[in-house]
Amino acid sequence: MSEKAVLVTGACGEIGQALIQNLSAQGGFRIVSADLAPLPDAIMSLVAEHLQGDLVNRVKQFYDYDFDVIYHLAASLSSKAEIATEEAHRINVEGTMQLLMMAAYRSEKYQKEIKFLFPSSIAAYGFPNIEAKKAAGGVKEDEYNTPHTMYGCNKLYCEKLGLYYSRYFGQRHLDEKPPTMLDFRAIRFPGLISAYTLPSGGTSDYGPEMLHAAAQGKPYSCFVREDTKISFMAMPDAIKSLIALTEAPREKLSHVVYNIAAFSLTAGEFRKRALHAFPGQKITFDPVQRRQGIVDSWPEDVDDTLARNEWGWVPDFNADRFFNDYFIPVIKKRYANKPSLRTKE
Ligand code: AKB
Repeated sequence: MSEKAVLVTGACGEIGQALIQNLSAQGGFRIVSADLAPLPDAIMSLVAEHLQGDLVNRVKQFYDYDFDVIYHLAASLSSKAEIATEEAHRINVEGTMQLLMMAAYRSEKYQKEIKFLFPSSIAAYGFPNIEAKKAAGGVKEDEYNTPHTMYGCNKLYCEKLGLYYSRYFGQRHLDEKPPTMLDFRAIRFPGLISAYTLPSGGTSDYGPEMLHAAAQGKPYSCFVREDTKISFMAMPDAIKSLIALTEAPREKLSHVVYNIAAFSLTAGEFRKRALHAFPGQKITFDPVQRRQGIVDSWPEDVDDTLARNEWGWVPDFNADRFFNDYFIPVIKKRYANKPSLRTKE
């Protein structure tokens, strides 16, 4: 069987690197990557071709490629986007729109199905106040779609753009088949945590930053309050979800946007678990108002019933399994040779 042509934008980011490793291990893919940065050593040999540079200016190059699947991961994350709003809008919205236009054009011209996977975020939600956040519990996809951040607005709008280019672009009678065969699918990710890479520019970053700091024996000052609660997920589960949604039969999917959940913890609970694994570390709380406001507007948890029912989503890692079976054993091995690391053993 011939290889599937896959484009991964934002390839050097956390999801990008983990996804490329997974696709390469599966085999059967010709991976083309794109990013502002050169490829890190960890994935360089796994990629057939890397296009380095600003995606918005580069998309025209992709009109000559015959992609089967596009994972559009490139984005400016929430904290960074709040500081450089125009630039974030350009990267997050303009970049996505250019890529969707290219995929819709090629799909219509060659009558070819192109799957377009888009990582959206819990940032697409926004609560008016803490009371509403606490009262809401696990939110459904169509609740509280009132993001407070540029990043959240960008993600929510790009979900709509994906729906537009896959269903309505070119306009037909409502009962007719859409002219393109673009198949857009989005997942609203919680905060993601990898034992191999660290995020940058996000606001859920306090979770992974705290754990990586503790594992390296470095003090950490957490930029949100101890009682701050949002949902998190192990990176392997995030990759598993992307692959599962890619492979889900179209007829099983009644929506284009899906929540997925794994575990929900407060920053204080992260500290407790970090100290249990790495005793004696210094973890303090020094909330930064601007970033606190962002996470306070995000849900404590999400309702992922749709994903479970329609494409069989089940996470491998709840909080206990995340710490005991994934993060702690992997990170201990990784930092084992660092003199500053102090662990229980
Ligand atoms: C961020 O913090 O901006 C991201 C996200 C939750 O989408 N990690």
